[in-house]
Amino acid sequence: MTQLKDRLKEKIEAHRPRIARLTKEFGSVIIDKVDIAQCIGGARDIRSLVTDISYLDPQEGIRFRGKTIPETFEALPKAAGSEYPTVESFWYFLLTGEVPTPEQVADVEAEFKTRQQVPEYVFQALRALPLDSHPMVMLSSGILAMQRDSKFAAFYSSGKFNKMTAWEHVYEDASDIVARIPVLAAFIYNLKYRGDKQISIDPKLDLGANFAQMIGQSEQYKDVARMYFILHSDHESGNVSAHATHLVHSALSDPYYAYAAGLAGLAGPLHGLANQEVLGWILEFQKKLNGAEPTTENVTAALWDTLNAGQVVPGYGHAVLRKTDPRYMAQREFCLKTTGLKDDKLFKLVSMIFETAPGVLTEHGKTKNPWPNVDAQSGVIQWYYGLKEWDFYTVLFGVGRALGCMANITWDRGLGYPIERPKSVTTDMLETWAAAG
Ligand code: FCX
Repeated sequence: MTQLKDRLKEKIEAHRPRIARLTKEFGSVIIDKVDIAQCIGGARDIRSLVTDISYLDPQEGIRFRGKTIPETFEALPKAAGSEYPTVESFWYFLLTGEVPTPEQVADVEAEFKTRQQVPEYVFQALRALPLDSHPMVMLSSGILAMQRDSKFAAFYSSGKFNKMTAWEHVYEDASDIVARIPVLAAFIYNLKYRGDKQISIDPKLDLGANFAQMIGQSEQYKDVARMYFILHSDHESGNVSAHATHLVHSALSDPYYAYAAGLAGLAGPLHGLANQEVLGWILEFQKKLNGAEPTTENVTAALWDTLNAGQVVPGYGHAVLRKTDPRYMAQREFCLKTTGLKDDKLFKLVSMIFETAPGVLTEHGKTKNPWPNVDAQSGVIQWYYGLKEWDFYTVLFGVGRALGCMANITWDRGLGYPIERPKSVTTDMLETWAAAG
């Protein structure tokens, strides 16, 4: 066993009695109620999931294992010569809740090296798809294709399945997926946009840095990749990608099936695809300007055009957050401290939208949260570094989101959570309850 898996075993075993006690002794304690609006309205805000990987406060934003984004970046060991932590150190932190020592990080890095090779048949399968397939189709297909390697599925069908040790096999698949997904994403990028000119893995580099070099990016982009993957990793359990992954795995479908489902959810325009939509919106707006400078007036008019056409302003609003997303702010701060980027035209336009859109959305009066979410800012950084193929942006989100989804289902199995099965009702029933008040 690796140091990480060893530590995780101790953590999971220490946690199990807490869940057993809560279920056995306090199982009937009421923690929420459900009204008709919530039943019809996407189960919004109903407390019915449990995770310790991250928690989303409507005002404060996300905390990973109890730490805000700045605290997380501050606490974790950094990549050599960088201000940003490695993805490997963050993975250790998400799984265990503990800040790893540099030695523990080195152990994870070594572990990932042994796992990161994507089988050749996956590449063949992706080459067989039409080249104009969306890169999210390619990513999800690539993950699903690797299902034949699932150690959890093999364990399940071995006849020796055991609930107490099942998580160890989920951990194996989860770690394989996290180590391989950037390599898979880089392959897709090179296949789709660089004429299938592939670049080999550099075994000396950490996960983020290796992804940067595999897509032919600059030295500086290594930090962009590390920051981006960490920021997009987890947003508690109720968002579509995390919930879909959890739901599918709750049927004991292995992590490959589960994350392929999560990625399919991430590809929705109200969720991860919004970052692609943001870039699309901005470029369309610039086209309409026809060379004129953006001003508060023409940005305001364009926002109203979108709203009056019955469309959503991509990158704004959130189901839980009620203030500017700290993931947006972390990326904005990266832009402000990066020479070149802070004076970039597109960044200035995104900043102008940031100053304008909340007022317009408030006046429009529908959205409960007029502030920007993570997706409003992420595309501009990619664009600046020359990654202009914006239909690829959700793939980057999917690489990061793998960290949270895989950490969550490893713990789901460790704690033996059951198959998820909420109850549905009929409209007749709702009307009967409505009449009874
Ligand atoms: N522009 C226009 N209208 C908006 C809006 C926006 N950005 N955000 C919400 N609204 C509208 C909703 O469409 C809804 O209208 P309706 O009553 O006619 O159906 C009303 O405001 C109330 O919605 P609200 O309760 O505030 O938000 P929801 O929880 O229903 O939806 C999302 C949350 C994120 C889906 C919504 O704000 C949205 O569509 N935003 C734009 C897409 C986006 O940026 N998604 C990414 C979110 C996230 F960060 C991620 O998952 O990546």
